[in-house]
Amino acid sequence: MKQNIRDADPAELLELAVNLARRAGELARRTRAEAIGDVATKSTATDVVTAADQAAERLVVSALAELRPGDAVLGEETGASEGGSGVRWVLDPIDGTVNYLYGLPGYAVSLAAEIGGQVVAGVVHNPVTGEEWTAVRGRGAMRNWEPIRCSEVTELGMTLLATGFGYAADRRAHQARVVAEVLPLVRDIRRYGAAALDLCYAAEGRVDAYYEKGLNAWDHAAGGLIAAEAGLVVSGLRGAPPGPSMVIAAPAAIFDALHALLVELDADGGP
Ligand code: LIP
Repeated sequence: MKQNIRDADPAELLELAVNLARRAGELARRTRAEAIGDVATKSTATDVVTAADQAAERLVVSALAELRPGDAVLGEETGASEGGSGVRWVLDPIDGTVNYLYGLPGYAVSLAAEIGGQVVAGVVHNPVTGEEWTAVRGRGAMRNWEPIRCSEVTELGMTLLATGFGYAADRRAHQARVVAEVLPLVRDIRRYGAAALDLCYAAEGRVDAYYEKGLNAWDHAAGGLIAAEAGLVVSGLRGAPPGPSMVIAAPAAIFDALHALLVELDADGGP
């Protein structure tokens, strides 16, 4: 049966997303020893993709083709496929691939569902820790089905700030200059290596805020909804939506101060 937007219930889309993220995450976790022996590179020698990234994406994409054949999909490893239903799925099969490669627990499957171009449901699932963050637009954010809320920090100088860096050396040099200026002005910096997890940590106040330049839609689609539904302001710079030039997720009380600092430092500039 051909799906269309009328068939798209965000809560049902979330239920499917959770099921698929758990299956993909378990595949990645279970096959790691073999998968890290089959690694390719992408934009740079340090930007890796393992056999598990590809297998986890194949699992999700093939299941969606079977269960929701009219939907579009954007996956980190296989790119975009068209659909006619008005629903699009946005998938990072393993966000934090370098952590996965090194045996660090900070990686997750990130899967979001859009209706008419707006993210309405998202899940970030860490198969190592079992932590699973979810959100449906307008209905709040949860971790393992318990409601979560963001930090109530009111001063930039008391803000524990997560960020990340790209793979290309010239971009990293620019990002290093920015973070060197930010560091003395905040409580401290954390760099976990997975944007989806950074956004979920900010959603529940494990860090107060997060920013990063250079993310793809699959890195932040699910985590961005979870962060927003937990009370954070999620945006780009100068009124732009979150996107490749910048993603900021911050409590309203410090958003303007952090935004102004990042604009002053040209954080969305450079290569
Ligand atoms: C990662 C992002 C992270 C960023 C890393 C990398 P990947 O995505 O989640 O925030 O700092 O450089 O881009 O490559 O693990 O899917």
